[in-house]
Amino acid sequence: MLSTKVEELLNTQVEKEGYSSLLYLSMASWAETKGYPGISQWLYAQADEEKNHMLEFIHYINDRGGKALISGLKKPPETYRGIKQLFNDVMSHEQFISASINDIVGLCVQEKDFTTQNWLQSFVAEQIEEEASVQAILDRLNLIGDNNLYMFDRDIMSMRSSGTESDE
Ligand code: OFO
Repeated sequence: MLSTKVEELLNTQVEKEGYSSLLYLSMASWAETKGYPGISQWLYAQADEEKNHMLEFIHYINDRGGKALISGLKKPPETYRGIKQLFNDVMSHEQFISASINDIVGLCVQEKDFTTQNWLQSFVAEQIEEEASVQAILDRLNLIGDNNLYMFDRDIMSMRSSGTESDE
C-alpha cells in the first residue's frame, strides 16, 4: 500500500512522463517538417519510450493499491530555433526528470517505502543513460556546428542503438 504522499508524487510523475512524450512528439513533428528524417525518427522513438514510462508509473500505482490519475497535459512548444537548441532543450528536460525521480526516491526513504524505492532504481539508471545519450549528441553537434547536418541526420539513429535503445 502506498502512502498518500508517495502516491501523489508518483502521480505527478505520470503527468511528467506524459508531458515528456508530448514534448518529444512535438519536436519530432517539427524536425520532420524541417527535412530531418533521422532526427525526427529519433524523437518519435523517444516519445514512444516516454509513453511507456508513463504507463509503467500508472500500472505501478494501481498495482500497489493506489489510483493513477490522468491529468490534462500542458501544450509543448511548437517551434525551435534549430537542431542544437532543440537538443539543449532535450537535455534540460531530462535533467528536470532526473531531479524529479530523485525527489521521489528521497520521499520513499523518508516514508520508509523501500519497495517503491527499489522499483524506482531502473528509472534512476535510465536517467543516467538518457543524459549520457543526449550529451553524446550535443558533443557531436558542437563538433559539427550548425551547418552540414546531413550526415548527422543520417547517423543519429545509430547513436541511439548504443544509447537509449536498450531502454523500452
Ligand atoms: Fe522518462 O525518461 Fe526521459 O524524460
